[in-house]
Amino acid sequence: MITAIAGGVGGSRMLRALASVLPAERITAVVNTGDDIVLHGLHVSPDVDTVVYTLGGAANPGTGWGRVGETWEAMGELRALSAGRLAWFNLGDRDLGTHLYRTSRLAEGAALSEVTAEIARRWGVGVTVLPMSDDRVETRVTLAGGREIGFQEYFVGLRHEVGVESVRFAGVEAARPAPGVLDALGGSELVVVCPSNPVVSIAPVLAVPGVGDTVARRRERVVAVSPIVAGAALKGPADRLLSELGHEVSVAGVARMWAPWVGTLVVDVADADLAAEVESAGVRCVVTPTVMSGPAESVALARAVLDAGGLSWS
Ligand code: FO1
Repeated sequence: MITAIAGGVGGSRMLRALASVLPAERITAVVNTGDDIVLHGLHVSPDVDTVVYTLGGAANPGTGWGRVGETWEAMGELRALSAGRLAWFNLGDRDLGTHLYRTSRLAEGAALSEVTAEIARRWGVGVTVLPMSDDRVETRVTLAGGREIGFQEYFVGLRHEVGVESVRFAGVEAARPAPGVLDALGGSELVVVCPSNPVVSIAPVLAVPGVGDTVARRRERVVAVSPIVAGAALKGPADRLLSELGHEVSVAGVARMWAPWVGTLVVDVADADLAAEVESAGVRCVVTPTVMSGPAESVALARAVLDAGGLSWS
């Protein structure tokens, strides 16, 4: 069994690649829920949905999030009624069905992990998809200047075009890992850290009490794929966030930040010259193409990750 720690789009693509070379039943995904937002009374779990839709073949290939073949009638109506004010976060008509279902089931008393399993079953997803916690953890961003806002307000509302002073995970101290999370991380042959945003996708998962310690204990069995390639993030604000929070934006910076709990870092060929610096942080470095530009590249990366962990694949 392998367990992958994942955020949204990057995490989903890595998981899809892993599931193409290993039986899906051998894979568990522990997914960030710090991005979750309650909007119009609906509980939206963007990273969980991105993982499930991607593995279920239902994700919008253009955006990476939301549903393929989506329509936007409800949003259009909401935009017209509110003169745009309430339509800043795009919820497609098909996607709305998922949020209605999740919200109703949570109101009936089901746990987020149960509802996630139900939604994954609807899409025939063989990978076990676990939210990091059933308890509410909210990523909050303090902007330069001191105003604190929710993650989606920063990411979607302000298009992450603003300076950030700090990030916190509200509620995480009291959160418990969702059922199965610690067993999966503690008992897997390999823990894979997907190339997701270190600050707002991977860090919240590690911050759930018990998760960071469990992963650190498995350090020699932890293989991470660097989300930074040639000094930049492939997508999203990871590079800016790292820099604003005082980290070096390079694979060496990632290695130093993750050294306490990552044994091996997979870096792109563009960063081959930094391999020695990664190793001097005490992290084994594997150099291979990491950009998942298409199915062949994604499969090759998944195989390289499993090779790095000493696992055989088909
Ligand atoms: N990302 C956007 O950039 N704009 C959106 O309007 C938006 C809506 C949205 C709705 C459902 C969903 O599951 C994801 C959505 N995302 C949107 C993506 C999401 O904000 C981010 O990708 C993640 O939270 C970061 O991992």
